[in-house]
Amino acid sequence: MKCGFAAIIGRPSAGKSTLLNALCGEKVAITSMVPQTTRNAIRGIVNRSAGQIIFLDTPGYHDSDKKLNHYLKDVVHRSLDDADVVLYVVDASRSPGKEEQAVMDLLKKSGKPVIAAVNKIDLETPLLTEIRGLVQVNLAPKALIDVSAVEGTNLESLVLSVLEQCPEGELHYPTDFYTDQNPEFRISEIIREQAIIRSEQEVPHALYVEIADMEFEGENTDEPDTASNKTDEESTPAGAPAGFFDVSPESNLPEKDSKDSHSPPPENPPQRKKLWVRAFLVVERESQVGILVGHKGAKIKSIRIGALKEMRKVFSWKIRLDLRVKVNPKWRKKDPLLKQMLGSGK
Ligand SMILES: Nc1nc2c(ncn2[C@@H]2O[C@H](COP(=O)(O)OP(=O)(O)OP(=O)(O)O)[C@@H](O)[C@H]2O)c(=O)[nH]1
Ligand SMILES: [Mg+2]
Repeated sequence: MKCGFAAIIGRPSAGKSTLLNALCGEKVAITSMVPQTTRNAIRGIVNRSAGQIIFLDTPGYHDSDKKLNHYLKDVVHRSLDDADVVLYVVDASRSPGKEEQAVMDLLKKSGKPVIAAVNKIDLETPLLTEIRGLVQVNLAPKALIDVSAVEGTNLESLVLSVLEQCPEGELHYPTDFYTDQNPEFRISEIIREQAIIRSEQEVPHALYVEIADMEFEGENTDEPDTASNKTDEESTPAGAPAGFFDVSPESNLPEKDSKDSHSPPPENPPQRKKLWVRAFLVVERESQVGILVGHKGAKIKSIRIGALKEMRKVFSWKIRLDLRVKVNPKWRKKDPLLKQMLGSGK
């Protein structure tokens, strides 16, 4: 069997995360029109009869002296080091310029085999021929494929081309897994996405999500019923205080049929568990708090409802969410926090 790691690399907003989701057939990574939406290396797993690809979505690669970007670039470098093959995503609707050249230089230097996906061809861009030529000349990719992540065009030939470059080996994950993210991280990302798509200017960049507590009602030891292969410690932090802030009934959504998006449901599903989550949208300045709270709390309420809707698509639990906004001044300049969030930042 073939099994390998494929790092998805490209400029901010090239469509890397949208493509990852389309390849996995599930929403694994959050996406938005705002550049630098992805901050961590997100794993998405694709299985075919010939083998398994573990895709590593990465933050958009670009030059900036800001400390946060330094850490984001390091996430890209580490994913590239871990990769057997690179899935290079180029936005066919944007002029390439220096930023695209910097990505191609990085990939060339890595010496890894490259599969290039020229994305957004549904936009019928006049730049397509120029971009294809540029990628061919700079990287001589193993395959150069025009794709549309939103319309699902040419994705199977992309998967097969990537798989061809993977080494022979044992599968890393069971074949019904499509991601390895723990529930806490996924919930925080879902909340961040809902906040990003409802805010503008500097706010999406100035925000992160802190999960203060997560606890199953009436119990705190059972294995969460996703097959994400994570322990309780990772999903329900040890020592989480019993009881969560009250959430008004109308802010939580009615139950729906049990669904587990990671693995098939058990034959006799137990009564659905209730998961209580207390989370903060953390911003840099007091003025940004008001923006996220909105008039009479309308904005935060809509973020919370949006997040609950998205969570229902992923988890089988009945989820209660208490969401608040707080300030962590200049967090993007704080090494310990960035290190905890994004890794070493070398
Ligand atoms: N028309 C069109 N839009 C696309 C396509 N793929 C992605 N997009 C849009 O491009 C924008 C950015 O998509 P993302 O998937 O978040 O891009 P990304 O490369 O992961 O961005 P960062 O994580 O910020 O680096 C979103 O508005 C997507 O809907 C595509 O094939 N066609
Ligand atoms: Mg992304």
